[in-house]
Amino acid sequence: MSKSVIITGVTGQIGSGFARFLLNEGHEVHGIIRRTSSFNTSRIDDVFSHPKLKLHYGDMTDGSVSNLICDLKPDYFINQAAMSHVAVSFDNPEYCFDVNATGVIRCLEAIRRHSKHTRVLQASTSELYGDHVAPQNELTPFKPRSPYAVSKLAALASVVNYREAYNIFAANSITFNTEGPARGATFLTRKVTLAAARISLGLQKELRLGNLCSKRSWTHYEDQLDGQWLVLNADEPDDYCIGLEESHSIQEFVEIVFSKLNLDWKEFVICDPRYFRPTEVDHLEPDCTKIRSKLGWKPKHTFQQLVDEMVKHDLDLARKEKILLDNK
Ligand code: G4F
Repeated sequence: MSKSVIITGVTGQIGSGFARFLLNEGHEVHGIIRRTSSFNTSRIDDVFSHPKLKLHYGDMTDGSVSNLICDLKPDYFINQAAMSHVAVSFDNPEYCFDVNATGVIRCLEAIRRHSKHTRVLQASTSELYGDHVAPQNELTPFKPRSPYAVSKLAALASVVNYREAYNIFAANSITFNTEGPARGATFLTRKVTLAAARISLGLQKELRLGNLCSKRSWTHYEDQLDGQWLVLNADEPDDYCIGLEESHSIQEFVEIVFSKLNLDWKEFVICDPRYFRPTEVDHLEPDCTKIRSKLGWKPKHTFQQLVDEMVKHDLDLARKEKILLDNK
């Protein structure tokens, strides 16, 4: 049966993936986009004219999204909107909290008051674990180490509170790092694959990075999406860790990507203090026993396949850039 779904952050990596997936399944998708002076819809270009996709201007920092919830009373509310860059949150903590925490409470209030049947998925984050020893699961204590993580903890706790206090179907996906060819270029993986591809064709000379020692579990966005959809459709609302159960250091990632392009990373990577954070999260790696055993989640992509896909994508992009330059 066709459902109505509000997706915030529909122009982002997972939000756009969700829109595509839900439209394919025949659902009606209401995507929230922020007004900007430049185009920000490239990730949904392919479904832009789909008859079941409606785009609405809105922002988590005002009443626009809650008004839409009141008007539409959707079957599902998927919150992918966030000020999602950990390093930037140190520079702009107040805005970060407004979007990531207060913004979620605004939506939960609208659902409690006007649309109690709506199922809520909050995209939470492994950043909440801070420096707690890996592997982390749903029982691991949270130790947030950035304004971003603090704001996301407030949102997670609010979701749990609305679930318990008002009997709303509200669930958190505790999402480990989510990657793919559509990942934003200011995040580590994409910054590296884009730079390495451009360096291999002589389009760029160096890559400036911060801390190479931290470790992350990098998961393909399609596997994240599968997991989050299972969480949203479970019999009972609950919170689940989702991610590949392996981790690699930043240096390892850099080495792998550069060696795929026959480059020695040490010749090109420069350590730049600008990219270090006041407090770092050293090691994130999930134990996903709960979602595997309760909801049957199983990732379809290995880490190597993820890296291959990103490198191939960015090499194709760099080749196109080079052709344009050569023909100038
Ligand atoms: O790619 P990152 O910026 O991702 P980070 O901080 O782990 O956060 C991402 O994953 C979270 C889930 O765990 C999400 F909640 C969050 O929204 C975001 O998607 O950095 C990864 C690691 C960090 O340890 C960082 O210090 O890479 C290190 N790093 C080293 N040099 C760098 C750089 N990160 C970035 N972005 N840019 C650098 O130049």
